[in-house]
Amino acid sequence: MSDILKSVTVRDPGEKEFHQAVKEVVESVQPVLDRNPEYRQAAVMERITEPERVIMFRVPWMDDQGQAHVNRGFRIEMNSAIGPYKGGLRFHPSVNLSILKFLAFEQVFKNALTTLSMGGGKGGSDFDPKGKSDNEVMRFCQGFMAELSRHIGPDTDVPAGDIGVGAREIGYLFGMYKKLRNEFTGVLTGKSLNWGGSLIRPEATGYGCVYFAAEMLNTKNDTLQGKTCLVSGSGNVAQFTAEKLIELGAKVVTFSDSSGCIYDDKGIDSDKLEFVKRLKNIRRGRIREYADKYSEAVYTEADGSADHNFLWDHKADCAFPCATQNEINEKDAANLLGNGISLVSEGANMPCNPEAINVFLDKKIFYAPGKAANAGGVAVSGLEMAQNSMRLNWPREEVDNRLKLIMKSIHKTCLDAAAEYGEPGNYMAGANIAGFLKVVNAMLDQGLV
Ligand code: NDP
Ligand code: 2IT
Repeated sequence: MSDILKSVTVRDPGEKEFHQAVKEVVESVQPVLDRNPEYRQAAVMERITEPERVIMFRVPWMDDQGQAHVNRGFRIEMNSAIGPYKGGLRFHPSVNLSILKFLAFEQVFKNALTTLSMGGGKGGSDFDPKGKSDNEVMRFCQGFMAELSRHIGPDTDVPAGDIGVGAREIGYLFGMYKKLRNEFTGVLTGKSLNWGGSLIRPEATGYGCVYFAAEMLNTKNDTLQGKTCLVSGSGNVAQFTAEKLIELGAKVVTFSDSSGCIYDDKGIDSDKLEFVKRLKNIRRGRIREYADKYSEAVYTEADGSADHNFLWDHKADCAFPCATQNEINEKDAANLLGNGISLVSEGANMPCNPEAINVFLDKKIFYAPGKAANAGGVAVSGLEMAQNSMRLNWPREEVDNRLKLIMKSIHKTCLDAAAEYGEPGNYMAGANIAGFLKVVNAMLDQGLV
């Protein structure tokens, strides 16, 4: 084990997701450290793996019955070398320091790849929005922002959505920030369109993930037309990944949520996708109901004790994991290859575990890591910040074209960095190296701070 990994593990024992994310980057950037001894002298690895600031706070809130509850709130301000901290908020019962530190760490490199000026951060709470009324969610968001508002600002730290935080939560959070600070600024992204949001922000992560996949296929003069695709999750990223795939002539056959997955071998068309959007975004129901509505679909209940995830059992050409971290293990990866998969583009953050990634890299299939493939979301957040600063709104085509150009540029940056450091075609190495170089060089320019 490298010295830096050892010291991170000893310093923060038990933060297994954070260690996983750090290990991948440390291994990828080894050739960069070998070539640049001044980085060791400046302790860049020690600095980049230590958050600039970690904020943890109590969030008391009251349910509809008058019962008081307490959740824990967090914001990890990881790195501000190239811009204000930027990254989403996750509300999910599994949220803890390890998960948010892994997400914040990944965000630093991802944001660097976007070409925009954004540092990295992440935050959230172990609050579970599932089964809560709108009023309960509003009171929780207000309690959360009562503390968070002291630490963020349009030039300091700009949060957005992630799992469990969508347009509804961003609205309540923004309303409370505005009331407390008496200012209407671009302090959050993912806002609704008529009060400062950007067109294409809801679509951006999913669309970007598909644009990245199309770029990879294009290197072999291939396209997504006619490809059968597995998509996991059924939230924001999964929905717009599926939407773009359908538009480009691919056939999407799966969706999932934490309770189980559906397989529709006739393909999920635009009408069926509309049903999923209404089910998930308005009725907040379960994906099982898809199979109740469409008899051609089969629903399989998730089984936490199984050695693999049933969603990856199906024959297909491409896989788009868009739910959560570590949803593809080594066995899933082997199943995917056995079933004909030749491309994996990560909509989620760290959905493939390290053993699964090795399976893909060994077989040299197209594998796009989340920090490259899902960077479209934060990229359009950056465009939302730019529009807010100008007090202007760009039309849909303009934002979408900029998103396409950014994804194209990330793709090229990854390939170029991978080739330069002796790993041609390895998008994971390329993403880690290119993101690392940009951030570390900015840190060195700014001195030991
Ligand atoms: P949503 O909350 O909209 O959707 C999350 C989806 O994943 C739901 O279908 C949810 O099922 C499922 N899911 C969540 N946790 C688990 C779990 N532990 N096991 C199985 N399924 C689970 O979130 P997003 O679509 O925004 O986020 C999905 C992924 O994409 C995350 O990894 C996020 O970090 C990443 N991402 C998001 C971006 C964005 O702009 N929103 C940008 C870049 C990456 P259920 O409804 O049952 O909870
Ligand atoms: O993981 C991510 O990139 C996000 N959740 C989006 C972050 C953002 O600031 O738009």
